[in-house]
Amino acid sequence: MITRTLLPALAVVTKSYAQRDILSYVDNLIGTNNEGNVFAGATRPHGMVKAAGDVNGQNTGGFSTDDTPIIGFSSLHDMGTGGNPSLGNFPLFPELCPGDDINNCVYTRTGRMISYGNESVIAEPGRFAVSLVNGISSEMAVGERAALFRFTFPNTAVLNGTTYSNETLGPAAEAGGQNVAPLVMLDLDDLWSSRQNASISVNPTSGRMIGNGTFLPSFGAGSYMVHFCADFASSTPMRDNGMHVNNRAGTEPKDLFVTRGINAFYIQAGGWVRFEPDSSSNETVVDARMGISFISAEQACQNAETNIPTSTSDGTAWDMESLVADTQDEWREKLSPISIKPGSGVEPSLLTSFYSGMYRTMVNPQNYTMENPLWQSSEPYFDSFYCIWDEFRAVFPFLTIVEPQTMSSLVRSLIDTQQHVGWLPDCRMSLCKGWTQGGSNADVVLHDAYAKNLTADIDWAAALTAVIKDAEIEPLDWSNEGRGGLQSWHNLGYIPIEDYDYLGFGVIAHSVSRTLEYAYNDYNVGMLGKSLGLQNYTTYLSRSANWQNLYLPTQNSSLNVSGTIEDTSFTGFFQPRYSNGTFAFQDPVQCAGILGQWCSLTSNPSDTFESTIWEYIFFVPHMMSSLIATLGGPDEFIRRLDYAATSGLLEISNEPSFLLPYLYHYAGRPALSARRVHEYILSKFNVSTTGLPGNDDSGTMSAWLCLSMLGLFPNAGQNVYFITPPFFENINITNEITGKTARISVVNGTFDATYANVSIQRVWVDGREYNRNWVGHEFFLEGMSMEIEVGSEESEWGTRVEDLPPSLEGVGM
Ligand SMILES: *[C@@H]1O[C@H](CO)[C@@H](O)[C@H](O)[C@H]1NC(C)=O
Ligand SMILES: *[C@@H]1O[C@H](CO)[C@@H](O)[C@H](O)[C@H]1NC(C)=O
Ligand SMILES: *[C@@H]1O[C@H](CO)[C@@H](O)[C@H](O)[C@H]1NC(C)=O
Ligand SMILES: *[C@@H]1O[C@H](CO)[C@@H](O)[C@H](O)[C@H]1NC(C)=O
Ligand SMILES: *[C@@H]1O[C@H](CO)[C@@H](O)[C@H](O)[C@H]1NC(C)=O
Ligand SMILES: *[C@@H]1O[C@H](CO)[C@@H](O)[C@H](O)[C@H]1NC(C)=O
Ligand SMILES: *[C@@H]1O[C@H](CO)[C@@H](O)[C@H](O)[C@H]1NC(C)=O
Ligand SMILES: *[C@@H]1O[C@H](CO)[C@@H](O)[C@H](O)[C@H]1NC(C)=O
Ligand SMILES: *[C@@H]1O[C@H](CO)[C@@H](O)[C@H](O)[C@H]1NC(C)=O
Ligand SMILES: *[C@@H]1O[C@H](CO)[C@@H](O)[C@H](O)[C@H]1NC(C)=O
Ligand SMILES: CC(=O)N[C@H]1CO[C@H](CO)[C@@H](O)[C@@H]1O
Repeated sequence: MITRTLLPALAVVTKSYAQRDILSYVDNLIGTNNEGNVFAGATRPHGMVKAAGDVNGQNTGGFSTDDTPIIGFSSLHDMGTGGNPSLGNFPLFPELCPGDDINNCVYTRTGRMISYGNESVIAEPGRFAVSLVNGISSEMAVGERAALFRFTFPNTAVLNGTTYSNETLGPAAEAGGQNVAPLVMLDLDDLWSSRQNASISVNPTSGRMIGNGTFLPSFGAGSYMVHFCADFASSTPMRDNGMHVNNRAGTEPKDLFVTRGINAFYIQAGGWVRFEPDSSSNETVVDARMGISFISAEQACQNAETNIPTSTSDGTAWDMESLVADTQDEWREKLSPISIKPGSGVEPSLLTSFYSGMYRTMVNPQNYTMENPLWQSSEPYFDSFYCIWDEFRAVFPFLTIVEPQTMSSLVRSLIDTQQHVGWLPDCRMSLCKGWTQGGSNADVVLHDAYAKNLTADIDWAAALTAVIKDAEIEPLDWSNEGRGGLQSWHNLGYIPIEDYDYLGFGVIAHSVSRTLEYAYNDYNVGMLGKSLGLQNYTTYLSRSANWQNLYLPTQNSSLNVSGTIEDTSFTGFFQPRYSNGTFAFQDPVQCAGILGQWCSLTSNPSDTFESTIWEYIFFVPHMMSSLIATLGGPDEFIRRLDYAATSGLLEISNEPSFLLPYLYHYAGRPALSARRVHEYILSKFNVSTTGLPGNDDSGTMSAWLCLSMLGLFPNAGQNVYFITPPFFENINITNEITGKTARISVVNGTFDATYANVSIQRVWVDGREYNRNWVGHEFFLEGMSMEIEVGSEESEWGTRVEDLPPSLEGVGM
C-alpha cells in the first residue's frame, strides 16, 4: 500500500468537483510497476530535467514501485519507454560513512543501494520524495534545466523505535546513532551504465562539481555528451571533498578522468562532498543543485543559476517550495483546457485516470531548445521522440487538441531536424538517431498536423520535401532513418521477404508490417502533396493501395492455446511474399502474446513487428471500405474483430492494436466500438501502480485512454474522429489557439455511470441532429457542441453508408 501527501485530500471527497484542485487528480505512481515504465518524478511540462530516485529493478523510467532498492537520484529521464533504461546520468547519493571514515562509505552502485519505505513516497506534479530505510530522506523539485535535491540526514538514533535486519539497512546504517558527517557523492554513471568516458572536477573551497560524460542512447545509434554543474549547500560548514574510484575515496585529487573499462570491470568513479554534522539539531540538511546542459559545463552552471537562483543574502539557500509551486502552476495551466463534470455516480478514480493520463502525455518529448550542440538554428529543438512509431497513433493527435502551440513546435523541430540531419526521425533520443521500427511515420505526423490546420509558422514546403524524400530515396542506413527496400516498393509494390537490396541496410525482417506502414505513409505523402499542389500526388495515393499485394485470399488460421487447437474459421490474411511473386508463410498468430511469443526489433524478428498478422490485417487506416470488402463484407469483418478481441489476439497493451476497437465504425456498427472501448478501459486501466496494460511509450498509451474517455478517438493522419459515448456527462475542451470551447455532453438524463447504456441513440451537433458517426477537427477549432443521447440497445444512429468515416476509393486493383 502506497500513500502520498495527496491522498488525504483525495480520500475525503468533501469538496465538490469544481472546487478541487485539478492536480489532486494526478497520481504519478500509476504505471510505475508492471512495465508501464512511467516517469514518476518531478518535471516541468516537456521539461529537459526530470528528477527522481532511481531503482535497481524496472528502472527504464528511473523510479519504480517494483520493490527494488534505490541506487541514486538523477536529473535526466525518459517516459514510459521500452528499450534499455534511458538516461539517469550523474546520480547523486547521500550516505553516512560508518566511523566517520570516507573509506567506510560504499560508492559502487549495487553496493550502496538501499530500500525505501513505501509510505514515504511522494509523487505529485513538481515534487518527488522518498525516504531510505536507513533514515536518510530525499526530496526534489525542478526547473526546466536544473534540479534541486534535498537530503536530510539524521544525526542520532536512525533506527529509533524500529528494528531492521542488517540486509535491509544497507551499509550506511551502522552509522545510526552516531554523529557522522553527511556525505553526498556524484557518480559518473547512467541507468544503463553506458558511460564511455567522463570528467569531473571539484572546487576545493565551494564544493562545486563540474564535468561531463559520453553515454549511449538507450534505443539508437551513436553517443552523446552531457555536462553537469552541481552545487551544494548546508546550514553547516563543508568539511572536505574529493574523488572516489570504485569503493575507495580520498580528498585528493580534485579532478578525475575515467574511461570505460571492460565489461564486468566497468570503472565506477566520481566526486563527493562532506559537511559537518549539525550538533545542535537532530538532523543535517544538505541541498544539492544540479544544472544540466548538452552544450557545456558553463551552460549547465548558468542553467542552474537561472532556474534555481539563490534566495538568501548569504547565498546558501534555494527555494524548494517556490520551485514546486511554479511547476504546479505550469501543470495546472496545461491541464486546464479540459474541464469535466463527471456526472452522478461516476467513480472519482476515472477522473484520476483521465487527468493522470493527460499529465503523462506532456512529459515527453523534451524541450532542448538552446541545448542542441549539433547544429545552429532559430527553430525549436525537441528531443526524446521515443518513438514516433508509437506516438503518431494517439499522443500527437491528442496534443494537437490540447496543446496545439507545443505541437506546432514539435512539428517545426522535426522539420528542422530533417534539414540538418538529412532525414525525419522515426525515433530520436539523447541527440541521437533512434531505431526505426517500421515505416517513416513522421510522414503521418506532418500530414495529420496539416489536415488539422496546425499551420502556425510551419514551413509546409519543407515538410513536403521531407516526406517525399522518405518515399523516394533510400538511405544507406535505414535502420535509423527513411525506408528500406525502396526499389522493390516502387517496382513490385511490396517489401519482399529476402529482398535483394544493395542500396541500403537495416533489419531485414518485418516485410509485412513495413509494407503496410509504407502504404499508409504514402497515403499521407499523397494527401499532403494534394493539399500543397504537388502534381504527381496520385502516384503516392496509388502506392497506398499496395497493402493489397500481400493479401492471400486462401490463407487460413488456427489458434493453439495450451494444446487446444481452434480453427478460427477465417480465411484470407496478409502473408509475406518473395520477389518472384510467390507467397511465403508466417502463421497468422505468430508473435501473439497469448502464445507467450514476442517479436521485437532484433529478438525473434518476424515479418510482423511486435504484433501478429491477425492484428496487422486491420492496418489499412485509409482504405477501410476496401479492406472490409476484401475480408468478405461488414458482417464477416465484425466477426473477425470480435474474434480478435475475445480470443485475446487483440493486445491493447501495445500500439498496433490501438485502432482495432474503433473499426466497427467503418462497418456501420459504432455501438460495438463503444462497447469494446468501454470494456478495455474498465478492465485494463486503473489507478494502481500496475494500472497500465503496457509501456506508456512517451504518453501514447495514456493518450489512447484520454481520447477514448472523451469519446472522440482520431484516425491519425486523417481529419477523422470516431464518436463514442464519453465516460463523463459533460466535457468542455478549449482550443489554445482559437480560444473557442468545444462541448460534449450526454443529454436528456441518459448518462449512465455504470456504462451499461453506451449505445448512442441520437446526436446533435450545434443543435442540429447529426447522423455521421465521426467528426473532423473543426469540432475543436470552431468550438462546436455535441449532445449525445445514449441507451442500452443499438440504434440506427451512425449505421448507414453515408454515416461512415471516409475511405480512399478508386485506387489499387
Ligand atoms: C512495497 O510495495 C511493493 C510494491 O508495491 C511491494 O511489493 C512490497 O511488498 C511493499 N513493501 C512493504 C514493506 O510494504
Ligand atoms: C570519450 O568517448 C567517446 C566515445 O567513445 C570518444 O569519441 C571520445 O573521443 C572520448 N573522449 C576522450 C577524451 O577520451
Ligand atoms: C569535460 O570536462 C573536463 C573537466 O572539467 C574538461 O577539462 C573538458 O574540457 C570537458 N570537455 C568538454 C568537451 O567540455
Ligand atoms: C461547459 O460550458 C458550458 C457553457 O458555458 C457550461 O454550462 C458547462 O457547465 C461547462 N461544463 C464544464 C464541464 O465545464
Ligand atoms: C522551449 O524552450 C525554449 C527555451 O527555453 C522556450 O523559449 C520555448 O517557449 C519552449 N517551447 C515550448 C513549446 O514550450
Ligand atoms: C513527384 O514530384 C516530386 C516533386 O517534383 C518529385 O520530387 C518526386 O520524385 C516525384 N515522384 C515521383 C514518383 O515521380
Ligand atoms: C499445440 O500446442 C502445444 C503446446 O501448448 C504443443 O505441444 C502442440 O504440439 C501444439 N499442436 C500443434 C498442432 O501445433
Ligand atoms: C520464388 O522464390 C522462392 C524463394 O526462393 C522459391 O521457393 C519459389 O519456388 C519461387 N517461385 C517460383 C514460381 O519460382
Ligand atoms: C489494473 O490494470 C492492470 C493492467 O491492465 C491489471 O493487470 C490489473 O489486474 C488491474 N487491477 C485491478 C484492481 O483491476
Ligand atoms: C482549415 O482551414 C481551411 C481554410 O481556412 C478550411 O477550409 C478547413 O475547413 C479548415 N480545416 C479544419 C479542420 O478546420
Ligand atoms: C425528449 C428530450 O428531452 N429531447 C431532447 C434531448 O436533447 C436534445 C439536445 O439537447 C434536445 O434537442 C431534445 O429536445
